[in-house]
Amino acid sequence: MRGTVLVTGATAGFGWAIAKRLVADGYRVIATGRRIERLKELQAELGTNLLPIQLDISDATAVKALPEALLAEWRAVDILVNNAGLARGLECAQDADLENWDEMIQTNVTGLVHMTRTFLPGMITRNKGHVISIGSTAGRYPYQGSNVYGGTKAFVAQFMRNLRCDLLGTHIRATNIAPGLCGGSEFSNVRLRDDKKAAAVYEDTFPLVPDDIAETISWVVSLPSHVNINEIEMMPVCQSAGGMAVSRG
Ligand code: NDP
Ligand code: 8X3
Repeated sequence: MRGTVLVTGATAGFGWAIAKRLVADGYRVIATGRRIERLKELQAELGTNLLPIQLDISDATAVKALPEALLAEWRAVDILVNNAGLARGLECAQDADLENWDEMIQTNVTGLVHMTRTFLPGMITRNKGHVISIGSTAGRYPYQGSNVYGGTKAFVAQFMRNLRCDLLGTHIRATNIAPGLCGGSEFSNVRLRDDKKAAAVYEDTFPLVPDDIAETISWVVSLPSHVNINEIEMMPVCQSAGGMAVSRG
């Protein structure tokens, strides 16, 4: 057994693929998310090296209580994968729904920092650990309608850089993985709340797939323990940045 991993948002998309890949790589995985029946399906497929735990990362009390709630043999989390996250809406800021903004901040920022703060002290005590967060190209490249979603992912990128400073002198690693367009997950269904529009996002493209993200994480964690990958930005070949926009007249 190579170590214990906790993945947030393992009920679908990236988290599902990451959990499967890391179990195949020889880790034990605590798979978390709100839809417990999905996590049980994953356990039925992967066996006892996967532990399903229902967790809403926006529930601060539940997050704080999680280490104590785990059986002692699962408590020493070596790798925390902060994957759970979401976008809601694509409206311009002036038309956006404040509830959507709050939900993104509560999940992508508050939930992520609470998870990190909860599991870091154990890593510090053992002087061993790795925090991996899933950022996004939206944290670097602006686009219309990205407003708060992109803002949360920019927060993730800078939070992870700052973690490296705080963890200097320890053996704990911190990595931000920032993917671009990725299909095969529920991301656009959740964002647009419309399955037809969600499917259209990937029409005639060859996007990344969740296994590409899982493969990248599998590599990042396999590196010798003195190597820290600070950040990886990845896009499908069919995607690039769009350049500046100009309004005329
Ligand atoms: P999915 O919608 O397929 O998966 C999101 C996961 O997050 C689900 O397992 C969901 O589980 C979980 N989640 C959402 N809110 C909460 C919450 N409050 N508490 C616990 N779990 C939660 O999307 P992806 O797999 O595509 O996205 C994974 C991450 O990757 C996100 O952070 C996303 O922003 C990021 N990303 C996605 C890209 C893409 O193009 N797909 C590109 C770049 C980054 P449940 O609902 O069961 O709780
Ligand atoms: C998801 C990628 O381009 O839809 O983070 O914002 S994008």
